[in-house]
Order: sequence, then structure tokens, then C-alpha cells
Amino acid sequence: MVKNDISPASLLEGLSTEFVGRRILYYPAIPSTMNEAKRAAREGAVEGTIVIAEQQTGGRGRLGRGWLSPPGNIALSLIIRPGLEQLPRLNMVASLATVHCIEKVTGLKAEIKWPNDILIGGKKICGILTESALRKGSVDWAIIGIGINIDLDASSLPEFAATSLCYELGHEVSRLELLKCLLGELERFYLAVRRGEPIHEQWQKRLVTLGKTVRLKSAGVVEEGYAEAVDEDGYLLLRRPDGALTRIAAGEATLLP
Ligand code: BT5
Repeated sequence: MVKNDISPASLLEGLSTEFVGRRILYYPAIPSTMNEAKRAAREGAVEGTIVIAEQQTGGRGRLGRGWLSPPGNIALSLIIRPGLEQLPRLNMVASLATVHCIEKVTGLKAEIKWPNDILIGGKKICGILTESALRKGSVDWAIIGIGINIDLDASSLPEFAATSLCYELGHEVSRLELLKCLLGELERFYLAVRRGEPIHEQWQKRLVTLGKTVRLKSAGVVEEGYAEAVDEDGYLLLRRPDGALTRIAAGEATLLP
């Protein structure tokens, strides 16, 4: 087997999932796994189909930002067809699955910065992007995109405060093992959400953002407050200086001293 191989044949060998990752669209290099997944979803791809790429040449972050995704890392998009009420919870599904796998496979402790960054020692190791489309009031498709830095030279990206698993460990990591674990954990948390089981309590235990004063930029509005908790959809409950509690779906959080 090729070192660090994540070909469909290797991924399927011994894969324990029921449907996540059972159908694989694998590309050596594409602009973005999100774009391919979107195309496949529109063409009727079955739930659980994944798109993986060795390299993305136009990886996407939120709000038009980019995601660096050179060869040797993980770039994955998962196509699912959840209910409307499950949509806000997909971000929690993705980040819980990722932190569990990082810990299981490497022993490193990963934390979540609300709403979608995964950090090790305060540096970003993984980014998550979820996209969806509705049709006649229900979800046509949803895509969970996950990028994990396995072997990224973070010193070449001083502007990002990024890190990678190999850098943190000081030795190689099995991308294949991590990816297989991720497919299993994504299925486990997604099925929990589908059954209506709350996962926000587990999620909030991993959030570095809570119990801190934060500056939040959301939909062009900046405000400061105390990050008290999250609700069952993962929305942040922010206590404003005037005592009012506000519920925020997504945004950029900066921890204040
Ligand atoms: C994210 O956006 O963190 C979501 C990234 C999702 C990437 C996955 S990879 C598979 C799938 N296919 C895609 O095209 N996308 C998804 P955001 O919160 O907007 O953060 C983006 C910011 O993170 C950038 O503006 C940089 O500052 C920083 N950044 C870019 N590449 C990075 C990397 N490899 N590691 C750490 N930080 C990075």
C-alpha cells in the first residue's frame, strides 16, 4: 500500500459505517470538494456519499475566504439529507466527530472555538464548512465540509495561527486511520441528531469560548459580551453588558482578555 494512501479501496477495507463513506468520489486534485459534492448532490447522490481530494486548488472557507489544502492533508465533503430542524446541528456533528477522532487516533487534545474552528494549543488544525439547499420547504441536500491539517508546514503560514497533527506530534500520523475514524464518528453523531438526541451538552464541554468575554462579529454587527452557554442548536447565548441575553447563530468570535 502506498504510504498515506486514502484511495477508495483502502478506505472501504474494514470500514465499519452503515452509509457514511460507502460511496466515494475520489480526486487527486480539484478546486474544492464542496463544489463536487454540490454537483453530485444535485444529481441525486445517495446520503453518505463522500468527496475526497488529495489536494484542493481553490479550497473554500466561510464568507468567501480560502482554505489551504495542499497534498497530504484531509479535504472531505459529506453529502447528507437531513430534516430541516437538524440543519443547524450539523456544525456540532462535524466538530464533535473531528475532536473525538483527533483524540482517539493521536492522543492530542483538541478544542472547539465557537462556531466552527478546531484548535490545538490555540492554533487552528481543522476548519468546517456546512452548506445546504432547500426545496419546497424541506432540505434537498446538505454538505459537511471538513479540512484537517495533517502535514502542513504551518511555519509557511505565519498569518494563520495554524498547526498540523504531524507538527504537534513530532511524527507521522495515519491519514487513513483518521479518515476512517472520522467517517464512523460522523455517522454516529449524525444518527444521534436524526433521532432527536441532544448533542450540545457534549459539544459545549469542548468549547474554549464559554465562560469568557468575547467580541462577536455577526452579520456585520459587532458586539461584546459574556459567552454564557449554547442552546440545543449550538447557537451562542451571549450576555450583553446591559444584562440582556442574546442568541447568535454564527459569527466571528474573538476572546477578550
Ligand atoms: C473554515 O472557514 O475554517 C472552513 C474551512 C473548510 C475547509 C473544507 S476542506 C473540505 C471542504 N472543501 C472546501 O473547499 N472547504 C471545505 P473560515 O472559518 O472562514 O476560516 C478560513 C480562514 O482560515 C482563512 O481565511 C485563513 O485565515 C485560515 N486558513 C486557511 N487555510 C488554513 C489551514 N489549512 N489551516 C488553518 N487555517 C487556515
